[in-house]
Amino acid sequence: MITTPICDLIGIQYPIFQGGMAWIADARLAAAVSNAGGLGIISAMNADGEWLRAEIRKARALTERPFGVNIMLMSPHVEEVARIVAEEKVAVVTTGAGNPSKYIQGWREAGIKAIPVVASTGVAKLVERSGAVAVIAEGGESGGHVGEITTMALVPQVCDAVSIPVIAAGGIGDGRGVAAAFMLGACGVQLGTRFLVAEECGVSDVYKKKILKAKDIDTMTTGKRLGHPVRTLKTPFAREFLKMEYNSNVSNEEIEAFGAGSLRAAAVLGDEKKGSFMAGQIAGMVKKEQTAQEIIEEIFAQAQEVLAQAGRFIAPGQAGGR
Ligand code: TUI
Repeated sequence: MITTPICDLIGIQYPIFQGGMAWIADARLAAAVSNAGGLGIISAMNADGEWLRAEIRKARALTERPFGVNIMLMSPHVEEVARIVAEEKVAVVTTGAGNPSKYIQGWREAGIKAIPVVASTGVAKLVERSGAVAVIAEGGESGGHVGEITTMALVPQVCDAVSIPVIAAGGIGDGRGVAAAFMLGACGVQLGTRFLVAEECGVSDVYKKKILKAKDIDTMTTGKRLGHPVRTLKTPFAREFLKMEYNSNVSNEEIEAFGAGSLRAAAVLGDEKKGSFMAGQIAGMVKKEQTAQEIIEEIFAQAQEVLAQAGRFIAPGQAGGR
């Protein structure tokens, strides 16, 4: 059995969070992950507060265990959803794509544990000072909106920069990744791409098939010119987006308009032409659809095996050696 301080902090069995994937992570997926012993997370994405309230209540009907809500800080409804999570007193709020410091005190007063996603030590220190109980250090291997630094370089630096628990995200797809994250100083992991193909994940079949078919080099980042790089599967749409970014005759507004609605088109409609199929670099490791419970149990059985072997290169007679 693997247990870490994050399990006690949140009241979960396995130290694993399901990423709050926009248009994908709904009450059904979140409840399945929480029922399997991890922390399921509902994405508030760009939706309004009343949609989120209904989704929180759906999840409550499906699980008695703790779950979280992810707030994307670029959402036009951010103020409203920040208030509604407090009214609904969800167990955990994770945030993405910005600095959530101004909301954290209010969440604390509602008994909510704020766990922001950070992509730098600077923001990690800021949110710790503002009252975050832990941080998710997300490397650029992950899907969706990404920072510059890789998980391998980011996680140990964030661990050195803060005294609160660190959860690693980005590039983790199996038990080896979990073990590696622990070696870097993290006490938990967050996975998105692997849960995209969970049986309880209602994303379009086209999306699932694309993930299952993907190879190691099948993701790319678009949106750098607009200031919000996004990792997505290489598709004709993504290549066209990148071409527009490199064309100085095309305005930022035209690029924004080209990309508008593209994640919904992929996740909900399975539209191959207009969809942005966001995915992390571990997509090439995802080979089968499984239940959330099978995913979590398989990952932690493997992590335990790998961690049990962690001392194998230490010379005999040394501390921890065999
Ligand atoms: O937020 C994510 N991943 C996302 S959000 C999203 S929706 C979207 N769609 C189109 C364009 C942009 C977003 C899809 N995927 N992950 C968490 C994350 N947060 N990654 C990186 C960051 C981050 C970046 C900068 C966190 C803090 C930060 O602080 C900078 C600041 O504002 O001070």
